[in-house]
Parts: sequence; C-alpha cells; structure tokens
Amino acid sequence: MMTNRFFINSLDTLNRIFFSKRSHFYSLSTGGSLFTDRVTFQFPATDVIVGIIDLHAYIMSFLVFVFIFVFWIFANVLFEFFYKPHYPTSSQDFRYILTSLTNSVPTHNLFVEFVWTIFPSLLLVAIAIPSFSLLYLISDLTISHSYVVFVQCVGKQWYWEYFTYVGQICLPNTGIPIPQYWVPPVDSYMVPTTDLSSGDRRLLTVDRPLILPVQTDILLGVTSTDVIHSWTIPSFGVKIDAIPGHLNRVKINVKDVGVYYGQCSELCGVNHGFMPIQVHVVHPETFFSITIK
Ligand SMILES: [Cu+2]
Repeated sequence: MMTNRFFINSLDTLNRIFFSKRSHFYSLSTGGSLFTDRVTFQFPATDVIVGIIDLHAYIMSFLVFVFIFVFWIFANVLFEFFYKPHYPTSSQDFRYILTSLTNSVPTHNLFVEFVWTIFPSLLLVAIAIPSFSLLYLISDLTISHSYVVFVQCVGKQWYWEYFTYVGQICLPNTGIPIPQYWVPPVDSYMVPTTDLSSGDRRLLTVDRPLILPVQTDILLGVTSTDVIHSWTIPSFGVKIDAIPGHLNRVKINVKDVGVYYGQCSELCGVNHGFMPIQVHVVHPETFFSITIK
C-alpha cells in the first residue's frame, strides 16, 4: 500500500508539473451534457478516467515531439544525401563539410550513438512511471468507508442483469448503521426505437437502469452466462470483460450525480449493438430509499 501511495503521489506530482489543465477536466464535468460541446473524451466522472485522460495527453506530448524530430532528421537526410548530390549548389554543404572533416562519409559517431540510445530509454522511463501508477490506481479494490455496495453485472444475450448487495464491512460504523440486503435483481433491456419518449437516447436508453450512489466506493463484479461481453462506461474509465465462469472485479467511485451511458464492447452476437448500459448515479440517501424496498 505504501508503494501504491508512492506511485499515485508521483502521478499527481507529474500531472502538476506537466499539466496546468487538470482543473479544466473537472470544470467540464460540472455542467453541460455528456456528449455536447466535446470533441474528445466524454466528461470524466471518476479519478481513474481523469488519470487516463491526463496520461493520454502526457504521452501524446512525447509523440508529437518524436514525430517532429524524426521527420526533421529524415527530411534532412533525404535532402543532404539524395537531393544535393544530384543538384550540387555549393561546396559549403553539410555533406561536403562532413566529408572534409572525416575524409569520408561518416558511418560511426560514438556521441550520437550514445545520445540516441540513452535518450529514448529515458523517454520510456518517463512514460512508464505515470503509466504504472495509473495501473496501481485502477487495480486498487480497497473500500474507504464502513459499508460496501457490491454490484454483480451479468452479461446475457442480449441484455444485462444487475444484482446489487449492500452490506457492512466488519469495521466500526461511525454513522447510522446500514442494514445488509440484496436488491431484487434487475433485467436491463434496451428501449426499442419505436418506444422511445422525448429525451431518451436511441440505442442507449434502457427500461431499468442500474442505480448507484454518488461519491461511494462501489465494487463491481462482472461476469457472463453465455458468451463474452464487456461492461463499459467511458465516463467512468471502465471497460471490463464479462467472461462466463470468471468474475472480473473493479472499483468505481463516481464524483458527480447524473445519467451515464455505455455499450457492450465485445462482439457477442447479432444483438451486440442493442444491449446498452445505463447508470443513474444518485445521492446515497436516494439510493438507500430506492433500493431498500
Ligand atoms: Cu454483449
């Protein structure tokens, strides 16, 4: 856990050094809709997806630099060694200067070889550090409060079934004790286009959405009863395979109340495109009052 914290802190430090726009992602999440006014990612609703977006921006900054540098070198080589020999203009050319210095076209240069070995490996280390810290953050399943909300998402051809369990962890509870109960299982089917009402989203709205409490650590167990599906919500940074006979687990903690959408992300059959995921994130009091009945 110490190492885990160290990596997470190093990620935060790197983010602070490299990105001044971290708050920008948060400010976008406070208003507007999930899809409008955006050209890249849907708005981030968990720390994990904020980390993923930051890592994406971080790695892309290296890619832009590498692309421009390599392209510049390549263009120079073409120009100096292919264009100029055919169309010589001056004896002061790069190629003639090199030739006069070494008495031949150079084939070895210890300093250059040292630089182009060490520098890319340093780049890889700089990319690996925040990348590993994010992996540790994603794989963390610890619950930071005294009760647990566990949701088992079962992929079926072609809908989702949700079993929600609310219970106490064996730690002293500081607030009002929360009873232990199973919420009746919910079958979540897509609403067909012909049955949509105003405000519904075509191919995304379901008849019975999953309801989750906001700012709560929620454990998701994802599995399947037939073929491989994938439970995906872009705004949560969750894409987790539903595999028959196997329980994949992930923890989510949604920062904002709202309605979130996703789609099955594993080709699973003819109706693969028609088993969307809709999650309503509500205040914990609302969640308990809805689910305890
Ligand atoms: Cu599926």
